[in-house]
Amino acid sequence: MLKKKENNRAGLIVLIDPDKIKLEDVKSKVNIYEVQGADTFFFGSSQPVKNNIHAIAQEIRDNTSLPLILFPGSSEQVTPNADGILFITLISGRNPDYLIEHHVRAAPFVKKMGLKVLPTGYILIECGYRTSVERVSKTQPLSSSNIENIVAHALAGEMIGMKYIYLEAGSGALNPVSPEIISAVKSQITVPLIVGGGIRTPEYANKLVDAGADYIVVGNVLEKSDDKEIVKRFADAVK
Ligand code: 1GP
Repeated sequence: MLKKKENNRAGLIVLIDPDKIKLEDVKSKVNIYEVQGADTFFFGSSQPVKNNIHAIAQEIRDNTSLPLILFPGSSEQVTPNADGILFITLISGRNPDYLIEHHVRAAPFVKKMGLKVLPTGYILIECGYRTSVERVSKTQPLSSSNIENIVAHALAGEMIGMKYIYLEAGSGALNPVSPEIISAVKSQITVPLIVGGGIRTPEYANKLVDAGADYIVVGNVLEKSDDKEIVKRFADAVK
């Protein structure tokens, strides 16, 4: 489900936060992202969403041929207007709501909607401040200095049956996940590795791909950058 251009080392995933985009801007933004080399769109927020997620998701789908994958902060963010859904289990935490409760609530709807399901082990890693994922999920991130423990979590996720492992520093993280963590995890797992949170420069993305990331997720930086070709630079970095 997650696209990656043939012969590229990694795929570039653009995260669209439904509360940080206006419906009337969706078409032009999505066009720019696609033309400049994005491979896949993620859609969701770690916060409760105020905008109409159904309308925005539909508008994205109407204007791109790239896959639109829901990356929901909760079961309220599930819409049929997408191709698939990251069925996320927050395996770095110990809050049963994010280990099974939300899944039970969402599963019948996901089935009915016919969304493709991407079972994903989601590992939150400390980034220098308390992220919104921590606040909302009421869980602690894993220490970035205990790499052995991070690897053990990723391995456990794969052994449980998760098809993707997502190393997350949190949206807008001060310190993104390090290349050392990525190479340690990548050397032990066989499923694709997604990395996101606070990735601000194509140079850093390139280092993460060198270390073994299969998919790079960028969100915040695209809103904040003045560079009109920022997505192209990230797309070049993952080649
Ligand atoms: C957050 O991994 C994503 O869940 C992307 O983070 O918005 O910091 O790029 P940024």
